[in-house]
Amino acid sequence: VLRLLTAGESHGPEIVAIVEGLPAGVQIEPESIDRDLARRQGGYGRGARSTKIERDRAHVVGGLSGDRTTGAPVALRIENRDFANQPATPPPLLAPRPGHADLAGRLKYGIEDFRIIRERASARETAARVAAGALAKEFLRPFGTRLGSFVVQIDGVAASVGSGSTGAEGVAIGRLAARELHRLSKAAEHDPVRCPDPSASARMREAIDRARAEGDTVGGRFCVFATGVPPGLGSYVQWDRRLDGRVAQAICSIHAVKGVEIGPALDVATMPGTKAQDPIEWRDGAIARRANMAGGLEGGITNGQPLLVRAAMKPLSSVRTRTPSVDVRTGEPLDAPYVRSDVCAVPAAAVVGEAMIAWVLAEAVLDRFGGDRMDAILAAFATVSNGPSTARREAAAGREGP
Ligand code: EPS
Repeated sequence: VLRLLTAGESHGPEIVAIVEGLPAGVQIEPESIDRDLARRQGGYGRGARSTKIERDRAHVVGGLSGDRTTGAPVALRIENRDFANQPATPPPLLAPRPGHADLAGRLKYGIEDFRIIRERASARETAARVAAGALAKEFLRPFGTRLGSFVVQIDGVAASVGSGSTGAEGVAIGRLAARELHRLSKAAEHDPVRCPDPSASARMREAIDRARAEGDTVGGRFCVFATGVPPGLGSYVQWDRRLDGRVAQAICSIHAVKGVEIGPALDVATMPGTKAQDPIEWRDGAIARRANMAGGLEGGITNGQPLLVRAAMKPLSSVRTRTPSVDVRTGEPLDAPYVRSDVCAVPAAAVVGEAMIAWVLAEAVLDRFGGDRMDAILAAFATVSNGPSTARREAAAGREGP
């Protein structure tokens, strides 16, 4: 069983991740963790904390011998440089901000000072998830699985994705081949808001500038995908083994994410069944699919097509305009304080989304081919797939059998 625990407060000394259940022998490229940490920190619309103060680096303090996992828990520490800037005794924050964990956290834990609540509820915690996700990506690499992401909308500005497509976004993405998905993700990598459509990107940045000037924030949507996913992950036999549900939980656990879609789910809900299928064909001596409306999952099981997930992130709740609230000790009216934050964190959330999908897939691969050591897991994988390249071929063909 693969487990991830994170600990640490946003302005405490460090954020910590413990990953247990990775088999021995996973090759970890040393730079891969820091590379993903840097990708998460970027993005137009981020505040001073992430652009000027923090320089996230993972210090691996257990579980690796050289560049290989040992089977022991992998422990990672990420320093919070902003810890050094904290006052010894910060004043308590007593008027909870709507949209944050402040009030709900008080109702649950009985803590009056919501500074304490926000310290752990903060999205700073996602640095630990991205570090753990980087390990999961390294674990998935020998299976041929690759992940990517791009932003499809910020505020009211939607990107045009899917070459020259005029149709619904989700359907257009569902028609993209794996290499086209990766082309979009690569283009996003060089864009300030991780958007592969340059004209939309410029308008997205304008929307962010406008929001910043008005003391407001903006949300948006992003797409995360995985290609080369081994078929047969997850199961229809029990509700909690359906991979759709595990994907949705993982994505919705990202701060400020309120919605998740697998494949073009919302588009498909408006289409007749005859148009919403992925016809099964015989092409070049193999079974092939004409589209990917299912988003890579049928019956809660990966079908070898790319896994396609899109998520909606609400505008961040830290707005600079006056926010009426109450003093939780007395019930008297008291404006909620503005606490420094980002104007937009959708590009960062896309990188966190990759980490979460990598995590869910790594869990599912271990469920299916599980073991204590990488060589045994790859041997088990080979018995059903004859190796990654054949697996990919069979995945595309949907031909893997018992
Ligand atoms: C966050 C508020 C901001 C963000 C932070 C998440 O932090 P601060 O209040 O210190 O300015 O910068 O995100 C990060 C620090 C990060 O690394 O992602 C929040 O309230 O969730």
